[in-house]
Formats: sequence, structure tokens, C-alpha cells
Amino acid sequence: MRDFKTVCVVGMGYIGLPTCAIFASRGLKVLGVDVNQSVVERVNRGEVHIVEPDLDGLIQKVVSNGNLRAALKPETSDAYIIAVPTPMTEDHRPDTTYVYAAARSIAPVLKKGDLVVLESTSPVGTTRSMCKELATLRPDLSFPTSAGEDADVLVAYSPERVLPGKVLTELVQNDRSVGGLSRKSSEATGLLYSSFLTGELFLTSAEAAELVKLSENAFRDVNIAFANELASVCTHLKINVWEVIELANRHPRVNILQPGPGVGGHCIAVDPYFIIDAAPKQSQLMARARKINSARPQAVVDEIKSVLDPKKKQTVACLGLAFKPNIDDLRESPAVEVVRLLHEAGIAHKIIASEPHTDTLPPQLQGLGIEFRDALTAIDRADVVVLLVDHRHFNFIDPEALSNKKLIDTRGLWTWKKSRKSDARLVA
Ligand code: SAJ
Repeated sequence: MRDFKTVCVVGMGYIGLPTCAIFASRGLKVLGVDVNQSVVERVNRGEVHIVEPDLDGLIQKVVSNGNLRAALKPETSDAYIIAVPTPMTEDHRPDTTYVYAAARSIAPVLKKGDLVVLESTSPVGTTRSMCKELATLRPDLSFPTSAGEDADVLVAYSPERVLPGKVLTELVQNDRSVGGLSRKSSEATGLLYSSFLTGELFLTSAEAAELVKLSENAFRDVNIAFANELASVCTHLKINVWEVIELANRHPRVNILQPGPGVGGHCIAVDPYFIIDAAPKQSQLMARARKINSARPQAVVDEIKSVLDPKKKQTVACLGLAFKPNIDDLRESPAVEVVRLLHEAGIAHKIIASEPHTDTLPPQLQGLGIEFRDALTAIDRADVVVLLVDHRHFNFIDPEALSNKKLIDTRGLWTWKKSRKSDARLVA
């Protein structure tokens, strides 16, 4: 089994760029490939185009010591990692066009003994069909789909499971699944990741590894839907859902997640559809969970409507636009969807949005007459204050500033978590 000295990573996004940095920091010569010319130029200047703690320093180091270089096209390497986006179409179908485009871009430079690893979250079967595409493009080489253990080129699937904001540590520490199209492919992939991985490696089939990734996120989506449904039940029964969850979670084996205004980001809200698309009849619970979570933004707008006085011209302050707390990522954010739906409903005289991690409204909220202000100004001018994202930043809002406002607290910050400072437990 060869050892890997050079790696080509196709796709320098949230996962690809940190992966380039980690491999390069372990002394491998890494070529980062992206179709975006400005990404390539920035990386070659030692700069980063994504916000991730410590990534900028690491990129600067590995670019200046020559271990990382960026280019628009792949070049011959010992191993190729495909880490390109796998978005969803309008009708919730998986879109793997970038995966096949990446495969076509490495095909010309493939040679005997090379390893190809697909990392992108993909529908079950993608690795195998991508391998067949490579075999068609390179009939002079054999691949595991036809030649099994005797293949010239090794092919595997190995998904990441890192949390945005902790990518560099989790890439190294998290256990990892490896799904080779042959045993040799699995072993070679394990060897490649052993250059940095301190977590455990679990070898399995490509299809199982693809479904492992999708299952992790579908599991979380279903559990978030449970929390959101419990929140609806508590609203109906006029019980504090945050108190119910905190006390239920005192059970040693219960871990109810947190209700919110919906599920954002490119992962949890998307990946379950890849399973539903593959097995629609068998994934009723996952499909229902997607419906529950997708309906949350409208449910929040309905709640805002219930506290607005239709006879008055009232102002609504919406605090938080990111898709989750303490980050600046607004991709697929339910908070942004709430503000958009609130504007569309035309029930508020004025809407003021506030997001501490960005300095402008996202494009989908621009040109609608929505103001963008700091939290205190937004609160001061509002009749109704809606907390959409429990950024750490909002912990420091003086309760006094909220005293004569109507509050819609979708994250339990003010209606429970803050009040928990005084310990409500009866200590025996
Ligand atoms: N959310 C809730 N309630 C909760 C937890 C999350 O409403 O109790 C919401 C968040 O506000 C956010 C969305 O769900 O809008 C997703 O946030 P997240 O923190 O659950 O997940 P991501 O998308 O940042 O990262 C997830 C992680 N997967 C799991 O936790 C199983 C991460 O490990 C994956 O690597 C990542 O998806 C991915 O890229 O697949």
C-alpha cells in the first residue's frame, strides 16, 4: 500500500479549505482546486474566504511554507478528495452535478495507484455511480466497480461531521466512517486520513457510509421537530416549554433538543430529503419532521400577529438573522425567513432587524423597507420584540429595556434560560 505524499482537494469551501489546511499542516503537498478564480487567488495569497476560528493563521502558514497551493484545475496527485457542494433542487431532489463535474475534472490526471475519496454529503449510491463515470472517462484504467481488489484506481466515500466554528479540531478528533468500493480502497483511505486523524476510523461499504452521514443529520432533524412540536403543544396548553424540556432532560436517558424558529443551514434542513428521495414510502417520520420544521417560520409570524394590535401602527424588532447562535452564516436561515414572511404578511407598520454578526441585511431582505439597526435601538423603537437567534450577544440586553414591550421569545432566552440564574431546584 503506497503512502500519500501529494493530495488534490477539489472544492475549497467550508469543508474543503480546512481539509487542505490540515493535510498541508501534516507535511503533505496539497493542491486546493476551486472553480472560483477569486478563491484560488485569495488562498494563494494565504488568505481565507470563510469564517472559521484559527483557519486564517493555518492557511497563511501552509501557503508560505509551500505545502498548500491553489489552482483552477486538478494536477496529478497521489490522492484526490472531492468536497464540493451537493445542494437540493427546488423540489427537494439531491443535486449531484458538482460531484460529477469534479470527477470529470480529475479523470484526465488519474493514474494507476491513485485514490479518489468523495467527502460531499451524497445520496446513497453516488460513490459507485461516480466511479463508473470515471471508468467511462478512463477506459485505460481499471476501477473497483469492475475490477474489485485488482483495480488500478481506488475509490471510497468518507463523510465529515464537523461543526461550523470547530472545524479544525473536529476534523482531527471526530471518529470517521470510510466506505471503500473495495477493501483496498477502504484501507488506503484509512491510511490517508491517519496522517491527521486522532479519532477512530470505521471501515464499511460506500453505501453504508453515505447513509451514515445522512442518518446523523436526519436523526437531528427529527429530534428538533419533536422539540418544535412539543413547543406547539405547550403553547396550546399554556405551559412553559423550556421548563418542561429542562425538567424532562433531568431523566438520565432523555435529551429533548431545543425548539426554535426553524432549522437552517445547508445540512440538517437538506440531508433528510436525500433519504426521503431514495425511500419515500419508508421515511414517513423524516418527511413529517421536515414539514414540522419548515412550518416553524410561519408559526412564529402567526404568533407575532396574535400580539399585534391591528388598529395601531406598530413596530416589530427581530433580533438575530443567522441560522444558529454565535455565527455569521445566514445560509438558509429560518430567522431570515421569519422576517421575509412578516414583511409579506403586511401586519407590521415597521420591521427593524438586528444581527450582531453582519453589518447589512441579507439580499433577500433588501429593498423591502426593513430597517437594520443594533439591538438596543431596534428594541427601543419597537412595540413587539422577537428573539429569533439566541446569540451570546443578546444575553447582555438589560431586561429593563424590554419591560414595556410585547415579547416573542423563540429560543427561551428571556422566558426561561435567563430566569434560571436563581436556582429553582429544591435542594434536599
Ligand atoms: N437547531 C434547533 N434546535 C436544536 C439544535 C439545532 O432549532 O436543538 C437548529 C439550529 O438553530 C440551526 C439548525 O438546527 O438552525 C442546524 O444547526 P445544528 O447546530 O444542528 O447543525 P449544523 O448544521 O451547524 O451542523 C450539523 C451537525 N450535525 C449534527 O449535529 C448531527 C454537524 O456535525 C454536521 O457536520 C453538519 O450538520 C453537516 O455539515 O452535516
